[in-house]
Amino acid sequence: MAKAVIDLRSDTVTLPTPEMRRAIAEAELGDDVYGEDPSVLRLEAMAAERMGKEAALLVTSGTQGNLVGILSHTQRGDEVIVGDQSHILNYEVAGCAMVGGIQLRAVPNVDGMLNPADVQAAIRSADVHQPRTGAVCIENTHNRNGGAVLDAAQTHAIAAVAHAADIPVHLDGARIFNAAVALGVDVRTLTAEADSVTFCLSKGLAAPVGSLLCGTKSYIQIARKYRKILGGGMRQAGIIAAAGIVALNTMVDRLAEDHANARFLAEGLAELPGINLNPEKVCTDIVIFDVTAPQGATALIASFRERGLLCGQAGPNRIRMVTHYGIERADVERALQIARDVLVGTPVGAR
Ligand code: TLP
Repeated sequence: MAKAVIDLRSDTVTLPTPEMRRAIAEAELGDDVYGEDPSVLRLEAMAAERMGKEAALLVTSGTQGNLVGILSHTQRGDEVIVGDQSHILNYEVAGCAMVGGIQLRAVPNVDGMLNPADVQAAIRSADVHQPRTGAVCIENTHNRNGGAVLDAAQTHAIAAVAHAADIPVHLDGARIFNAAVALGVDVRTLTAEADSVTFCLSKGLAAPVGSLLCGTKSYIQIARKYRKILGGGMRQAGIIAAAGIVALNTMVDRLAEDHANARFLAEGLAELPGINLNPEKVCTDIVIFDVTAPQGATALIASFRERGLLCGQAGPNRIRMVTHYGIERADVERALQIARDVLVGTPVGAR
């Protein structure tokens, strides 16, 4: 049965599974700042193994993971190359500038991808006037580009340019498992060329809190200090890690269901007047579309909300809907019915 309120604002709204709640209740705990929380140590080992890296660090959020990740590659006054649609540039509150004294340099994102020639051109020289280029950041899947996926070859193309100039690559892999599931590949093929990767437990994987930053042992040692500076040393964090372990063990393969639901949603939405959307481009859990209806995105979102459908605004005339654990096909059908009611009108007697 469809729910009273269908919340498609984000996959961050997911609630923990019953198995996660049990694992939280029974978690073995210790003081993680002393490196003694067995559940955290287990999760970090699992994360490193899954990402094909030497070590991992549990952080509070994707935002903290990206900030700690970048700080650990750079020094104050560095410039970091990012996509102009990247989460780091658009949604992380200028943390790099504020905390790290780092300047972000944006190059265009097209379908989530950076053009290697643009990255090459943005790398600074040794000229005395120029900042040092401290890192290049990529994002997979790409949030503002409708959950677009970068494959291994695309990742390789960017990494090759960065590494040729001795510059590390940080991968914002908040939804890297969505990318791996969409492509049908081992996640390691997408992380192999990144020097560091952040991924999130609390989005489609449905754990309540936490992300992991992964990289070499020496890099993670540096990151541990930055995490402490940012207040991310969390003591009995096994409470969080226990749910994360369940997330990694049980929630990755089911992302395919979210992707199928997102595609179904996109196909239905694309048929409606006032929506400009190419469903073929929807390959993970994020659906973003332009609104051409005269009422505009803000009013449309309000009308959806009145009828029990929550979604997010992704730009002046753009709307984002995200499928996730807890959203079934029946909920998507109901969401489409609501969108139809608002955009086409409800036939008399149909309510
Ligand atoms: N994204 C959130 C919002 O911040 C927009 C969402 O609802 O999608 N990288 C990427 C690619 C992300 O999409 C997000 C979260 C993060 C990093 C930050 O993760 P958190 O929310 O854990 O700090």
